[in-house]
Amino acid sequence: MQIERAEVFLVPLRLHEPFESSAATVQDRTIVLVALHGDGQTGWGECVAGETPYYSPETTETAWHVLTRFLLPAVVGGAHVGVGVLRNAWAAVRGHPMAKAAVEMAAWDLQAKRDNVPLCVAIGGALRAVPVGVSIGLQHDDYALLEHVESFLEEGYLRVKIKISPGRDVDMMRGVRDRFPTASLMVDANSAYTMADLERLRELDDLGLTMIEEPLAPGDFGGHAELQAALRTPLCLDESIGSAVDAERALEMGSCRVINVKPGRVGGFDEARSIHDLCLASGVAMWCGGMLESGVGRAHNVALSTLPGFTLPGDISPSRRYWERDLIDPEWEMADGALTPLASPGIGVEPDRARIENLSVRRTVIV
Ligand code: OSB
Ligand code: MG
Repeated sequence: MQIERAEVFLVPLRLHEPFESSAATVQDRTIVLVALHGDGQTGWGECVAGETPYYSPETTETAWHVLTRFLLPAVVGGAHVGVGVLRNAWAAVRGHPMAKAAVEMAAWDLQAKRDNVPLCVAIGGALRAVPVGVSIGLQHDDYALLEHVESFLEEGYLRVKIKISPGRDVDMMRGVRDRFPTASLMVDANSAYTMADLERLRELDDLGLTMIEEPLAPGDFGGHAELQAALRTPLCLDESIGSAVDAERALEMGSCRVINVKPGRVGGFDEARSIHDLCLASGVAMWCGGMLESGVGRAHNVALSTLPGFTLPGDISPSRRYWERDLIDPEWEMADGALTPLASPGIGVEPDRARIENLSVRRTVIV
């Protein structure tokens, strides 16, 4: 099957409220969508790059540039679509895993539609319900945070992740723990700490957190290993894991006990599955993270989360946690703290093409 034509859309979409982490604050997302056309079918992908280079080096604009100038021209009109083919076509393109992932995952959707199977099945998972956690940004004050945690727990989320940064960590989290003694709680530092903060991080150890995500600099495997040895709470790596090679390194060095796998961060499903297999073989727990995706990117994350190693709740909240109205039909809805992929071929949800075209501030076609 050939990719006959590709489209890229830039779609502004406003979150209900600003999402603040130690690394960045965002309310107005710019969603980059890729559509691959072939054999009368359309495969969809979403690029998870942010508006700013504060989480990782890529941004929506670098992704647009690399997608439209290099990645898509190298694969449109080629022999056939397939992960190996994409990898060969892009052998000369260094980096830009988020831009690559958008095309790779769209290609998987296209193939799954051609083969008439749900995407989750095509990538080795199953049509099963996956447990859902929520990620809460830094709030104005502790009262607002407690209100958020309470309402999300009432909605049925199975785990609550809270962003922390130096000075908004130990006391704040002690307050949350006191109020919700049995809730599954974790924190995400987005690399805001150094080993000089060891004593402060040690104080988090008494709060019964399920894990501490990415406390130190991205790629600091030695530092994370040292910190993990000093703490009882499992460390979880996010930004540090850009590939299966990174995951191997982290597991070898004891840098973490959990990995947050984001297919969009590691270049797509192929790499995400290698990380999954590595973790499964070494008994390391994993879950699927989120990047404030629209319902299109969420569909890929839900599909990946159905692989057997994904046992912990993922950051795959339903559409209404993020948007007034999503870009897909039907929207993602949570039942009993879980999302379940739809049984129809490919991603299962249908991108609302008319709405996407209407909202787009930029659109290009590659033939
Ligand atoms: O660090 O996991 C992160 C959002 C954007 C960039 C990085 C992160 C996040 C989140 C939100 O935590 C997860 C979600 O999509 O709900
Ligand atoms: Mg994170």
